[in-house]
Amino acid sequence: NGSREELVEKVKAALSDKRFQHVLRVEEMAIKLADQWQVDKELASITALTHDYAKERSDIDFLNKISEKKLDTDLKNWGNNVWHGVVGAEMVKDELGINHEDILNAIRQHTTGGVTMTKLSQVLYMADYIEEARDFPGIDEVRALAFKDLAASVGWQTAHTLAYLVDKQVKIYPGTLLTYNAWSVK
Ligand code: DGI
Ligand code: FE
Ligand code: FE
Ligand code: FE
Repeated sequence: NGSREELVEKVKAALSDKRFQHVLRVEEMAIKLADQWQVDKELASITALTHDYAKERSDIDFLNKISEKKLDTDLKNWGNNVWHGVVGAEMVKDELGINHEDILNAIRQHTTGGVTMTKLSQVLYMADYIEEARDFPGIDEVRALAFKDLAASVGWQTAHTLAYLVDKQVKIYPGTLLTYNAWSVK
């Protein structure tokens, strides 16, 4: 598929080899999850290939984009972890010409999740977390869960990421807390 190859080249040029290899593994896992959950596999592929497109951009690039696109000014108080998804989606749109809102929203939500997430968004969120090279306590359990109960696996990831961030004593993005309340607790 010619459009995939063009996209791959652009993403490859924007990333270190290590991160590019991660992106290819996320694509592989996203297609498997898409197959399981009746999500369009081509959409899953494009979404996965572009999800970390902006990850290696400078803080200045993100701050400029927040101003240019008139995004919530509170975003300026955060950092790369939050920006590369939420603001990175604007770079995917402006630089790669991807205008599909479901794709852009999935990219926006891929780090912090969201209160409402489409199947595509859940697939990307989980594929990023469970791609083949990921290894952490509970990985086997959450990999199986993602194929058995997608929403439950979203809740699992959010709860574990939140606990990890609290343990590290880093700031929690309010959106991450909203995702936790929506998906991880009854
Ligand atoms: O880009 P990746 O490394 O593939 O993965 P990611 O985009 O899912 O996550 C990037 C990092 O963001 C990860 O180390 C966890 C962190 N993160 C997620 N939610 C929050 C957060 N960091 C802060 N400070 N606050 C959050 O709410
Ligand atoms: Fe990411
Ligand atoms: Fe993630
Ligand atoms: Fe990623």
